[in-house]
Amino acid sequence: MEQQAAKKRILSGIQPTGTFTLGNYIGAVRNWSRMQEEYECLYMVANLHALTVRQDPAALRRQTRESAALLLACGIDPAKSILFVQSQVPAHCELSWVLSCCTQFGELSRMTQFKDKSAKHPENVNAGLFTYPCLMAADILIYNADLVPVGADQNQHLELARNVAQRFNNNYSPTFTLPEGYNPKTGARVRSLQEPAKKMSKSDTNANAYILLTDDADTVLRKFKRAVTDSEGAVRAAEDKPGVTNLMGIYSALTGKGLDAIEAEFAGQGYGVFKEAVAGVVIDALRPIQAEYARVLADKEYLDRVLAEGAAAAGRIAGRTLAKVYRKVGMLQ
Ligand code: ATP
Ligand code: LTN
Repeated sequence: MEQQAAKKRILSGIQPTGTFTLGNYIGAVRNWSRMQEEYECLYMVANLHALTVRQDPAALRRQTRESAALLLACGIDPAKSILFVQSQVPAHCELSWVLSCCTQFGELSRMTQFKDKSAKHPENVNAGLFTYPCLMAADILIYNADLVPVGADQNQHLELARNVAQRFNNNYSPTFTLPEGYNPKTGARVRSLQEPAKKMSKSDTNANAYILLTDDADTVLRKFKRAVTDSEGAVRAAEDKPGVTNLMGIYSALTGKGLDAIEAEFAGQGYGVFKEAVAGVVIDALRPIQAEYARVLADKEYLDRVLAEGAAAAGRIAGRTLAKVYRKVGMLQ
């Protein structure tokens, strides 16, 4: 019998900066659980990344556990995937330092997330915010991940990780796998319900801009009813109709219907009917997640055990890569 080819490896991460939004779910997390059958998956709560913006320590600790519980609720199965918290695998930081010495100031200066977040927090443009993509590259390269399922906003960071990996491989010898991005076909960039020019973000100061995975049915309906649209009144996707197009994208991602089919479905109907329909499919999608989330959060021992086992399993792989890298760059054994 022919030997089965080794499964490709996946790594992705999410910051515990708040409860996940519908954007996080459609753009990233939903795909994580779908990929578990076909790939060897590692999923991480990126709590070190969260420090680039000032956090309340107690809230960060709580949100880290809640994020892990939400990932379990969204279908990450610890029997199939390695689920862990970034800070519990210290090798990420060690590799990050080596990679930061292979990354140019100019490259980091071009990152749009750095520019956006510096503008948003002008009082705290810290070095971590600037070198953040080096830590993200370390997260990925330390596992030699083949694929990285993320929303479209992370593609630039991924491209940087590839460039850094390539440079390291050229300067020393082939070491790192060059990772590929993986964006979903619909919903790779879910937009703010209030300012559709921006992405939906869990750290938005306006709660009406996002749907949280924990929002109850009334809240979901109310937020969609308030969503910014336009004055045309036709359910039609177009560049000059970003609000309606965004709602159509959400509806499409959750029902599998194409934009043309959605346009036909709501032809001649106003935005009121359409918004209620979008809210309905979202509420249905969130119901099982919320039930499972409540169950997992109530079982502290289970969550702690999953995270401890995850950190140990991830640490074994990461440790091997780090030892190899240290040897190649000339650190004492
Ligand atoms: P923050 O507001 O703290 O920056 P965030 O909501 O942008 O957080 P991240 O933790 O940075 O979330 O991202 C987790 C994953 O979710 C990433 O893969 C990211 O690409 C994806 N993602 C985030 N926002 C969206 C969105 N609006 N649409 C699609 N995918 C998204
Ligand atoms: N930077 C990502 C979160 C993140 C990540 C990663 C994603 C940290 N490390 C490694 C994929 C792979 C974000 O802010 N969304």
